[in-house]
Amino acid sequence: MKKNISILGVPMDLGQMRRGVDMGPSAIRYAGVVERLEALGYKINDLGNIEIEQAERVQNPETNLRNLKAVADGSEKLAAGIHGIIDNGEFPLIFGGDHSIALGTLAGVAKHYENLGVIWYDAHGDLNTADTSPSGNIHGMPLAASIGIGHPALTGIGGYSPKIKPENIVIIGARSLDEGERELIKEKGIKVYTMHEIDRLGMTKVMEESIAYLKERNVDGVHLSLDLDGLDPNDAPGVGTPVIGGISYRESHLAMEMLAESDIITSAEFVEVNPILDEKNKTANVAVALMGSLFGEKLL
Ligand code: HAR
Ligand code: MN
Ligand code: MN
Ligand code: MN
Repeated sequence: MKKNISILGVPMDLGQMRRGVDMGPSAIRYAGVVERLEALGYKINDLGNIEIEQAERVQNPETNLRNLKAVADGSEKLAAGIHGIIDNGEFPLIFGGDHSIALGTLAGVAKHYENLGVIWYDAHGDLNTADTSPSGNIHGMPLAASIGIGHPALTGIGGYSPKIKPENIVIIGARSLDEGERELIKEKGIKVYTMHEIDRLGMTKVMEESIAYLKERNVDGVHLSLDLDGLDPNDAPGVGTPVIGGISYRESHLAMEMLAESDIITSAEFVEVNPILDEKNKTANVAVALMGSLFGEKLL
């Protein structure tokens, strides 16, 4: 892992309808992320937050995609910010904000790799389009857009498409998939470890297989997109779309530790922390503890 980390916050709450997730970056900083990573020997460069517009007063009648322009503009700014971080030779560590920000993260990161891999740690697939979405919420769409499927304003962030190949994606923790998402997973052959496989194989095997799978694909970088709702709501209650029966706190630590050992992660984002829905900043504290493990913290 690179020894210099640049942090960028994205106070984005326009990809869904529950206010408060724009305070995620503050909650994560308050939970002590800088101190935690400095204690591991990293040099931290906190670049502050991207500026995000307010919600659109009038919904564009030509689309059911809520706040399309504001979400797309925020993603362009984020992509530009990430270019600067990677050009400086630093590790991009991004704090959301809702998961729509992954449009910008992937647009920025993927440009710097020939064959980027992605680990999508989430209760959801985020593989919807305007046609398949039950909600019109863009935070349910970034993974589809990143493989080039969806509205051009989303697929075209950063001026190119697609960002990643479907066969370079591993989804971990899925337990709430819409019909269109299931079809896309089958059609594109996307690798998914649902909660069923996690129960059945155990997290050790799931992570061993996931890491081996990405290595077999000869990826030259791996982005970790960690949606806190991938965890069980008992462990991470401060999220806008909780789904019971999720990955535990311990299993998540194990997953992060195995990623640290494998040394394949080259960028990461932690999203959907909503302090208004949280219990005494528990979810932000969990996020920071997981970052500790991802960056090599050990118990002994
Ligand atoms: N699949 C549903 C939709 O598209 C719910 C998506 C919820 N998404 C997130 N990101 N929290 O994973 O609206
Ligand atoms: Mn707001
Ligand atoms: Mn998500
Ligand atoms: Mn989710």
